[in-house]
Amino acid sequence: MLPALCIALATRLATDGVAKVDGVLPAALAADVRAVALASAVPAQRQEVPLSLKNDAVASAAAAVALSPVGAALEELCGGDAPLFDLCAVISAPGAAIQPLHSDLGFDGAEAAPLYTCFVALQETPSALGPTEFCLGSHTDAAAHNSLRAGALSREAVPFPLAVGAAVLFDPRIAHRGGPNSSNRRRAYLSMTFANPRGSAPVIVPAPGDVLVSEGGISADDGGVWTLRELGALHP
Ligand SMILES: O=C(O)CCC(=O)C(=O)O
Repeated sequence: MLPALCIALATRLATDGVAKVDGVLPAALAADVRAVALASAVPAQRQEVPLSLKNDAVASAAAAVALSPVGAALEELCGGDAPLFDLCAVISAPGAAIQPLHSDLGFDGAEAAPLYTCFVALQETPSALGPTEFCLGSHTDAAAHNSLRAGALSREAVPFPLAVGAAVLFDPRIAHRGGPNSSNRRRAYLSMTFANPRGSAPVIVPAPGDVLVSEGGISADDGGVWTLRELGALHP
């Protein structure tokens, strides 16, 4: 990736708290990971299914993300030693209601995000499947965070429809919500969260309507720690 494009992506992320990246996963690999995720899903409106790097499709997808512009932007922001913090699929079922607006982390005044999350669409995700909606710029806005905690944030939440294999990379301090799934298809995202060694400790806040937080790749893979750089080398 050209350094200028990588810097543009990192800059967008710093300003808006979210950036869309096309073409992160090939469609066939996205379909394979979707099948793995759906095989472990339970009947629920919205859920997180832990994924393991021991699965070949999941490992290939993790490598592809690490080698994509998402990985390049993460390397710019966090360095190649950024460890994988959570690895799961986020699934919404047909008829899933809109999620309450929430942020996954609080804002303690620090500029650098403690974590970064990437959602990769495992099928085409137009409006009907309820793509995630984001309140741009709310990640480092203390007033927005106060309103959010009081359940009174009145900001436009912008949906990010995604082509299959496209991704949103976001700062988990941003106010966001899963959109309503009015289709007859399950919507599955590959979710990868990285810790930022250059950021402060994450401020975990209980989120109204939050889905079950998965144990993620770390416990699913016997306590192994994988860095961004190591993931990129998983599958040449
Ligand atoms: O389902 C989505 O699009 C978002 C899920 C989410 O934000 C969460 O579970 O914290």
